[in-house]
Parts: sequence; structure tokens; C-alpha cells
Amino acid sequence: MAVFEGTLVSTGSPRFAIVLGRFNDLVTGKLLEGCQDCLKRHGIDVNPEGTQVDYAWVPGSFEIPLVARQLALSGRYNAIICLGAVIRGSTPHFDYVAAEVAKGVAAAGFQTGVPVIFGVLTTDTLQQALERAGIKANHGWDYAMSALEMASLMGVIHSAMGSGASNGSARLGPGMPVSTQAVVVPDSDSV
Ligand code: INI
Repeated sequence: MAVFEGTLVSTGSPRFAIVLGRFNDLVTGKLLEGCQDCLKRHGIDVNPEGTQVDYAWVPGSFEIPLVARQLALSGRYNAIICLGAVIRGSTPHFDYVAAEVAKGVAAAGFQTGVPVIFGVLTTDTLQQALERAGIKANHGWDYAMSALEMASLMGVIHSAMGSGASNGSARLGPGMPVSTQAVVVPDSDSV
């Protein structure tokens, strides 16, 4: 049997799309900075004029899933990163938006087979959101890491499915006991 694992180092030239909400852009702009910093430090060209990352701004988190799904269906991207900030106010609006964006982002991934990363902060206050977008930590960084890992992992799995890993022919990799490790090395150009 096999253990499938993604790496954080891209050997090819993976492509990403970042879908982000303008609502609470004080927060989403900071998440974007963290996300870009992580991608850049992992060798990805984040320049919008370049070939590796495209950006789509949407009005608010509620609109993220539709655009994420459409971009995923294009077949151009190894992963889609969704960035938003839903902050609880004094009305029930928060609950509707938070629930729909979470369900929608999950559905976009399931329906397309493309990793769609849930980078939407849901907090009670603006202060809590800012703390997670740069003041204490920047979760934008973590979301980018998840995208890198998932893009790689899907490449590994696609390669394995085409190379017979499911019948036990996966290659063993270094660093783990042989009895528990069978890492399939991706052969895709794009990951
Ligand atoms: N959108 C957000 O991204 N965050 C919020 O906190 C938010 N609140 O609380 O209202 C929000 N609302 C807008 C929503 O996402 C849609 O853009 C709007 O309803 C139009 O469809």
C-alpha cells in the first residue's frame, strides 16, 4: 500500500488563483500579503503580470465560491486560494455569509477535483481578525502553505493513479520507516 504526501517545494511551475473579498479589505489585504510572501518564498512568481498567479477580487465572501468554482473548472490552476474575512456584527448576516462561504468553498473543491483552500477568517471582532492577519500571525501564510501542499499532493496522486501505485508499486522515499512509507514522487511538469 502507499502513503501519499505533498511537498512544499515546487519542481515544476504550478499555477494558482487567489479569490479575495473586498469586504473587510483591511483584513483581506493583509491576508493577501501573507499569502504572497509565502508563495514567493517557495519560488512562485506572484506578479499578476506573470504566469503563475492570477487574482480575482469579489465584493464579499458570499461571492467567493462561485468565482472559485469557475476558475477551478477552467483547468488552468493547481489550486485556488480563497481569502475573506467574515466579522460578526449585531445582525444574523454573519451566520448566513459564514455558512454559505464555507459550504460553497468545500463544494467548489469537491465538484471540480481542484484543491480549493478555505482562507476565510470568521471572527467575533475586527481586532481578532487583524490579530490573525498580521498582528500576531498571518494566516494568509498558512493558507498558501496549504495550497502548495495540496497542489503537490494532487500531482502525486494523479501520477500514482496513472503509474500503478494503487497496486503497491509506489516508490519508497527517505526519512520514514520503510514499513510505513511509500512516497510517490510526482512526475507531472506542473507540480
Ligand atoms: N462579506 C464579508 O466578506 N464579510 C462580512 O463580514 C460580511 N458581512 O458581515 O456582511 C460580508 N457581507 C457581504 C456579502 O459577502 C456579500 O458580498 C453581499 O451580501 C452581496 O451578495
